[in-house]
Amino acid sequence: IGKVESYIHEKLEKEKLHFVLLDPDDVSPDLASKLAQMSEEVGVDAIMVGGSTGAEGEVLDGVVRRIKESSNLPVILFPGSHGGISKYADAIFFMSLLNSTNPFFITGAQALGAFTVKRYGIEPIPMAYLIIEPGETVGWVSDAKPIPRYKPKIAAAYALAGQYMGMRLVYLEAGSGAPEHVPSEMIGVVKTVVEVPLIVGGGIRSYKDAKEVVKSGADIIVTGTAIEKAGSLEEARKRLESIIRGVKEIKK
Ligand code: 1GP
Repeated sequence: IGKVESYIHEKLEKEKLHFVLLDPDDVSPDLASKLAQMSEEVGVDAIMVGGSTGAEGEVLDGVVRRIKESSNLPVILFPGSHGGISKYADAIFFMSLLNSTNPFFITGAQALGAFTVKRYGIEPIPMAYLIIEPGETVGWVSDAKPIPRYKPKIAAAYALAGQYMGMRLVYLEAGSGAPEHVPSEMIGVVKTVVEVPLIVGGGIRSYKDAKEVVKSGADIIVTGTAIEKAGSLEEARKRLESIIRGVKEIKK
């Protein structure tokens, strides 16, 4: 287990966590730097960087570098494919989209990116990634067969399969900008089945959402849109502060 994964486990001993996702296609390096600095000030636990479209090459490198300069938070890549790798990041969610219908997103992109991750010495953290309805952009782009919102057992079966295949995190994804987050019942059922930490993202925008998702069983929540679309830095800070309050109120 590498440094970032140990950091996550140590923190999880004490509290639930909140990661902020910044998509280099939506956020300039300047804004990313300000948002990362502010995130650290208000108590975010890590920054994830990635996206389904355009989060590659110089655009990606520029954003990761500026975040590293302006905060001490770990930067974890959240790649849409092997294009989403930057040597400036600390770690990468080495994820397999288990409910994709296209082998490229299950093992293909991973094979194409593996040597790059090794060459740059980025810490890989194996993760089972599951798309839940509606799935939004990532669901469409990655040929997922989104898990129906009213079928928690299907999500639990995939999550447990991921754990049995050696993945050390499970991520339930409703899709960035989803009108509603992953249903509480589904989060609860998955949580009772898997032992690895459970990450939930997509459509979490408020104190109430965050609290509900964590209470249902999420160990880590991810928010992107809530601060990316905040309009101003002050508004973004306010939103983050209330989301974090919702996360940290639920004790282990
Ligand atoms: C998307 O789960 C993340 O990959 C975050 O979603 O942008 O809706 O917060 P939001």
